Amino acid sequence: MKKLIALLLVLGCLVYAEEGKVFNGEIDNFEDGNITEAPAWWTFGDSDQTVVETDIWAKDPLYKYLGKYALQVKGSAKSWYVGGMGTYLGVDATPFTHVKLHVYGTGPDSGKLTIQLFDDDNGNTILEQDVNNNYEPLFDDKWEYELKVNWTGWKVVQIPFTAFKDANRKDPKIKGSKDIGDGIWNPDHLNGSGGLLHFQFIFLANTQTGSVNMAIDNVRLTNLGGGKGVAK
Ligand SMILES: [Ca+2]
Ligand SMILES: [Ca+2]
Ligand SMILES: [Ca+2]
Ligand SMILES: [Ca+2]
Repeated sequence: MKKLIALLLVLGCLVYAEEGKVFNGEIDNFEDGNITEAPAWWTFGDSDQTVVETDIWAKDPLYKYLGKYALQVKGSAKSWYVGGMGTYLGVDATPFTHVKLHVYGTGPDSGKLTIQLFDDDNGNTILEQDVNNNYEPLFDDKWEYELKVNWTGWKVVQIPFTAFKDANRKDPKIKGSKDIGDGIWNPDHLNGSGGLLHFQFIFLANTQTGSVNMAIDNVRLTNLGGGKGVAK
């Protein structure tokens, strides 16, 4: 009996350890040299995402923060849109206040980087998407921030969650438009919620037939103080 209790205690601790695995905010630094695992990114559209060795930027003041690899993104637009990439997180993001990343720009026509965050609002850890409507969420919030990349060289970008806009809220000007999700930034694990489900980048050109030419590294969530970020 004692052995059984001991075994159950050990198993209980193992389960607890797995469930209690704390998300430290890191999403990807590309140091494994790929975008297909840890985390696995899906890609869409015509953008070309390539993990490259960072020594091509050896003269950049921020080179020392890049590690061995970063992600280069290039492509030509069809009606502004070039492509994108996303990954599943399913993490409790409440301890964090900002999205932080390094972004390399190639001048005024580097393109635009839209960051999308999706939080689970129907408590089932998955993002149900409408396959007949551009994979838009059916029940969960979509938060969006558009970054215009118009500089040359590497730069640290920190975007507060408060700067993200609810991208699937009812727009009275659009017929049939309705609120999707609860309109609250609540990326926690309460009531069966998967928290922050998807993290996604969309790459856009500055002009209708322009192009995107940038690079990304050290993508993470961070806490820069000032309380927990609450987007509106
Ligand atoms: Ca790196
Ligand atoms: Ca859901
Ligand atoms: Ca919404
Ligand atoms: Ca929500």
